[in-house]
Amino acid sequence: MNNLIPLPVSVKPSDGVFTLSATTQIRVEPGRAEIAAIGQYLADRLTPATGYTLPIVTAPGAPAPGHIRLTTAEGDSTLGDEGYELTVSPQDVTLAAYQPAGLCRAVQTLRQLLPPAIESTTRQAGPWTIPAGAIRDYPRFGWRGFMLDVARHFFSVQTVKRCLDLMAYYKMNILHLHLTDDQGWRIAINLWPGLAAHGGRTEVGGGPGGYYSQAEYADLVAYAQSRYITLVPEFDLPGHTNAALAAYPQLTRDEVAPPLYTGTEVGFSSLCVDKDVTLVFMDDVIEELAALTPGPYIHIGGDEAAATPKADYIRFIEEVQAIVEAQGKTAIGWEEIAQARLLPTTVVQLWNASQAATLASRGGKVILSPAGHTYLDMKYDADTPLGQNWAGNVSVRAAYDWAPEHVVEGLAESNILGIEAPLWTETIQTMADIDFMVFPRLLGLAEVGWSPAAGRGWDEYKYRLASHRPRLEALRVNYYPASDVPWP
Ligand code: NGO
Repeated sequence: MNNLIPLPVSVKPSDGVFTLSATTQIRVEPGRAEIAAIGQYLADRLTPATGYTLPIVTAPGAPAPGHIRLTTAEGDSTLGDEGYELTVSPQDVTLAAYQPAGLCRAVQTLRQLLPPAIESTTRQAGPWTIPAGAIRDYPRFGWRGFMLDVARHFFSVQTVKRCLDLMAYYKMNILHLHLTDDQGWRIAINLWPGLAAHGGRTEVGGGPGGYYSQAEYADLVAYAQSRYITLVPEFDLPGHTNAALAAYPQLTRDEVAPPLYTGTEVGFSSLCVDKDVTLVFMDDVIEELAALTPGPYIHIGGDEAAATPKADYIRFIEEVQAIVEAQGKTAIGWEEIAQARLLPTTVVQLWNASQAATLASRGGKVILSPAGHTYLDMKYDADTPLGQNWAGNVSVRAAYDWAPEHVVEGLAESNILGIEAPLWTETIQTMADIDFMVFPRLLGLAEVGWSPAAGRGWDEYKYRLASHRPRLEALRVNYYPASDVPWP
């Protein structure tokens, strides 16, 4: 019970073990299809390594001994939507949560209590023991995010689903997709088909690029939902828009289409924000994105708009947040948007702390992505073959050993929505590259977002992280074997 990541709020070990067997049943309350689906998700995770097909049993009546039970009827509401209690005795296992999301988090804890070989895709010997004890657990922050930049390099639906699976294992709950940038537009917009058809045709380095159809995107949303992860789409504007301008030159000032862009410099493109057509464009795109988004947020970018005059930039951000609001969604933008008059509900995502004083005094919600701790595109050290280093190196320790409450002086903890780790992909081309930069840093960031500040520390964490090595290997993750971790 000592090797869980993120560290739970409370763990009380007791004597004995529960042993999973071919006759173990997964019991769920009758008439709750959503809970049965979580039970099936658990069963599906356990089948490859054990060879057992554990039945989901919904019949009422006294459960047979040797069961795993999922219940919301007995959940403790004071633990919140993602909180849960997990009780393991030699006879049975109970996962209790107030909401289904909490059961999904409890399932991840249960997986981590089994031997690492449980994550293998091929049948292993077992025995499949779970140590007895009681865990009570809930997250510190409601936003524990990972961002994938699919604009600089494009990544398939399969790759994104794999990211979702691995995020879920560490209880992260937000996937922010950076869908548009100078180098590519990655989502089909029906009213402006050239955005994806032309603007999605390439990527950094001149590769083939690509984009998601709306059906593919909807499939990703549903897949994320089944793991209780919210997808947050980002449409970056008014800068970072070369791909859109190449497709629709009427959105530029001089109406001349720029060529598609495959470099990595930033800050040269801008929508022409004082044209009527630009607002029509914004309305159309945000309406289609909102229709694809059951979650409450639309990210409007707003970073590094060096080619937009400042007064235009401010007016434009104010107009766009109103468009998002009119679609019933909450706008999020990178920290530069704090220069505008924001709605109280608009969320600001810090990355470079350029607006720290405004964030502290404004009173609205903030997502913390300080580059020196959370940017997964930064090199681990000078020898890392991938990545950048404009924010310095981000070692495994640097990604773990920081305190969200100390990032912005004067920012109330109640205004910290949570933390997010972005993977920008200027230098990232394959799934193996993603793994290498994300793991093992994501585990530490997941813990920074979930676990209480008191009680966690690098000197203990580094051993717990090291114990996850066989899990990452069974999950076939191409993690970076950092030298600051005492690997077994
Ligand atoms: C910056 C920039 C991105 C880069 C990234 C690289 C933000 C918010 N804007 O972060 O365009 O890809 O750095 O680290």
